[in-house]
Amino acid sequence: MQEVFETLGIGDRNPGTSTGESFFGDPGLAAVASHTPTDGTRIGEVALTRREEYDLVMDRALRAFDVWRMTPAPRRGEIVRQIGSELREFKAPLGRLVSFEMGKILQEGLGEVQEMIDIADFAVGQSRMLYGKTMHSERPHHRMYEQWHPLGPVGVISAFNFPVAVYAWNAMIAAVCGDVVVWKGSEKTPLCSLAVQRIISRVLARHDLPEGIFNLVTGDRQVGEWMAKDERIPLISATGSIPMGRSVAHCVASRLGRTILELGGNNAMVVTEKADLEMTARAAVFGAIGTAGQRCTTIRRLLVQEDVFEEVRDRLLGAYAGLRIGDPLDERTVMGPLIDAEAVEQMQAALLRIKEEGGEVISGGEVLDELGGHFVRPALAVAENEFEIVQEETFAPILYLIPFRTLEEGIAKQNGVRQGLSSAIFSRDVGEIEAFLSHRGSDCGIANVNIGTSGAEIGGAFGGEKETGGGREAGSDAWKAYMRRQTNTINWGEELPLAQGIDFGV
Ligand code: UN1
Repeated sequence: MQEVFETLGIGDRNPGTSTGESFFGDPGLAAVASHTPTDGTRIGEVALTRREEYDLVMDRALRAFDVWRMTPAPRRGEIVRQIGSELREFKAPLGRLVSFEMGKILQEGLGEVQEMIDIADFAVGQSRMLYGKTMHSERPHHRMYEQWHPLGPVGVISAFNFPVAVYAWNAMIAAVCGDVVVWKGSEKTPLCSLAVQRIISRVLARHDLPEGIFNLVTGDRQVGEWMAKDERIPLISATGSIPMGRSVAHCVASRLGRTILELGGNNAMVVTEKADLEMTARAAVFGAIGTAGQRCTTIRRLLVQEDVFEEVRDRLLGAYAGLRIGDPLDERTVMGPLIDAEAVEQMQAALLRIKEEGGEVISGGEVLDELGGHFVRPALAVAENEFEIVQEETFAPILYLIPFRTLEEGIAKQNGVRQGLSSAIFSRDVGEIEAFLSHRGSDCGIANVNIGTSGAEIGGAFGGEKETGGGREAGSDAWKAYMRRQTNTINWGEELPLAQGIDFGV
């Protein structure tokens, strides 16, 4: 890994605050240490952002905003295009770092960097398509249209499980919209944040642009709170747990700021008796154990129609028996470790609760102490949708197998949780599929057919309903959340007619 660290500009003790080319912060004062979940060893430390540094970042961000918002959008897109090129060049080392620091397997680490590249490409195109509508006025010699203006500094709070991609969804779109970005990455993956910041700032340094367009701060809850309370930040986009989102939402709403929240999921796949069961099993395995069950989009509940329940269960038992768990950097591994000891404990506690509530763990769940680090065997459990533990999101590879009788009941169970991020149906029957996608079907932000709940492409709007938070990031028209809409009415005539036909008499 030494070579990767050198290529990405990461040392043992690192600065944690950046306004672009300037990196500052002294790890000697207070720092967050990063550990690889593979064997728990400390791999470096990053200085925490202190309040005065945070305020300096905000000053520079506001000054940069003044210049950046007046930079033509396609020109902003050109900078983002170059960031995409730079990411292509550093895809291999950055993907390795993601894998090493976060614990997801190398293929997924590389996939994450690819997701950054994809959203950069998308944003470049978007920079020429920040379209507003024109309307026909009800008054003669009047014209109406709407235009989209940049919003200001956008605060991005991202989570450990996607330490680089989710930042890029926000940052690349915000940047072409003319916003500047203040990023607080997860304190569990500070080296990934630093590496990305170095890549981006190298691109900016080639241009005559002010510092403060892309900014990095490092810290825990405290720094997140500064951001949430900061009236200089009109929009906070936060990814993480539901309690975290609730507190950010309260804080930002109390100052009437805006949020995009991408919080917990409790995603289900509905498998009917008309499904291709071979495909179902493959999709379920990737969806449940990908990123060791630590995606917001992970399949947590497999709702299976009674007649095929046993067959699906047996196929999964077979697939789970042969899974290769271990070093995420080893190309043969399909599942790496959980992020830390707490995650392992939470998984163990959840497995106990399944039993207490009357469910049965039919495969896996063991802690693999012999591997060192935070490795576990993924678990399969037969459960009921109504179990309290099933209603919660446990960020670990536990897949609940839950039977249902009719499709209507299957859909009701799919919707019968407080979260609403992603969902899927496996069926070859067009009627069943359309029912799942209808207004009475899935209540989630994402509803897939014959693919799992995870692995969304950046081209779609990403986000969910209910306690997932309701925000949308990435593709489609998610860019609109990063801008402010202005309606303009222009009178080019000689008279002053009033709307609604009002005769004011003066
Ligand atoms: C997340 O888990 O926060 O759809 C994001 C997926 C990935 C993104 C997940 N493209 O699984």
